[in-house]
Amino acid sequence: NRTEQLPDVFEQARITKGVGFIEDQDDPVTMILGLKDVRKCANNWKIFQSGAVPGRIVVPSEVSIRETRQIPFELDPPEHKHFRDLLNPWFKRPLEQGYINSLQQIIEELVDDVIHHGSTDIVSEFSLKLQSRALTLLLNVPYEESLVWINWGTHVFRSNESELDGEKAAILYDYIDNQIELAMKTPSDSLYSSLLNASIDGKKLSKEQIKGVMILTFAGGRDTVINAVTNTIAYFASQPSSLSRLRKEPEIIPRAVEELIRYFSPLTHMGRVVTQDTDVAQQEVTADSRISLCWASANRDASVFEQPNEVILDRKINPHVAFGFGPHNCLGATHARQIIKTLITTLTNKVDTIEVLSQQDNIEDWGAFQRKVGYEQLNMIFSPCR
Ligand code: HEM
Ligand code: EMZ
Repeated sequence: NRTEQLPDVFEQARITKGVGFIEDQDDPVTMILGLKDVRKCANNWKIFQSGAVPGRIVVPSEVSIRETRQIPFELDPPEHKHFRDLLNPWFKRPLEQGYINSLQQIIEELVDDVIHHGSTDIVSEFSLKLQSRALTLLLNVPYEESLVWINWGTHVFRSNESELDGEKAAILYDYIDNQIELAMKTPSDSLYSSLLNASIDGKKLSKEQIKGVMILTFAGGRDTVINAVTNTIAYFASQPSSLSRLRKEPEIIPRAVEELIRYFSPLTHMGRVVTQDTDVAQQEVTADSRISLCWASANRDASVFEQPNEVILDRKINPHVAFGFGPHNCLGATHARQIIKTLITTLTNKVDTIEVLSQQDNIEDWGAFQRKVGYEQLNMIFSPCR
């Protein structure tokens, strides 16, 4: 099956047990695999908490490289809601026409570059640059800042040397400390300044809280966006008829965006810490152990999605959880959706065919499960529309 680019490696465990078990730095994880169970646990923040020791709900755990609490990600209601209410309007700015126009310019320029350059590594020369340049819009900072971020590579905490690279993390932390100081001296219309001006219940945010928001904004939307962009392009290379169909039927592009994000599920899973002994998916889990909500598995649940392993571009019923579910659903989803939508529109307008010259897959190793999430490298040629 040619559309099966990202196989569902959780199917058997989901059907037979509903859960999976993985080891992670002596802190094992029970993965919740079915869509209904994932939703139930995501809503049950009292028993499955996010506000544990900073870094512990991430898999692989970041406890060893991180002390700052990421906000609002590592808070639970009701505190979580105060920050969400504060941040929501800022993260809806990608719906503004000026933002869309700037994003379109960024993406058109990158597509033109690939067309003119010929053989190009899409990961390092397209997706990474696109993620970084687009983030200048979300933070509302000068375009030139993206030059710094591009040098950080695909993941801000992971490197070729190490799955959890403390030295690399320190570069991000120092950068953010410095940017907060600069914004205190010279206020602007950036997210930093907006956070410095904000208060919750009449109280200004601390520098540490602002840092927690900013770390999350850099970390949460990086490899996820890069993989979503690269996978979208790889999909059109393998399915040229899909690109032609979207060229003829642009009205289905919003549905195609949802379907591709469901199918790719760029964030495989996210953890929670169990606060009391309980049952989940007929499985006992004990207090202070970890579970994970496996969005990638839930999105292939055949009891919810017809033909779950097929990309159906105009899929009508699509209650996917690729952006999470419940109180912590993705704050960056508006930005991410706008990126994929604009990317598809630009490709349909400018690119006729896409040829793959070479590729190196990016496979996440979860022990029992080896999941392809994208590409380390993907050399391609874009042939222009005439
Ligand atoms: C939360 C996926 C892009 C910022 C989440 C969650 C998922 C997710 C599954 C839920 C985590 C949980 O429940 O523990 C994705 C995917 C993306 C993407 C698939 C790209 C296709 C972004 C971007 C940003 C971002 C671009 C911002 C720059 C956040 C934040 C949260 C979050 C701040 C935490 C929200 C909260 O705790 O209330 N994301 N994300 N994400 N994401 Fe994203
Ligand atoms: C954390 C996480 C956020 C974590 C919503 O997801 O993304 C991961 O890529 C980071 O490593 O620190 O920000």
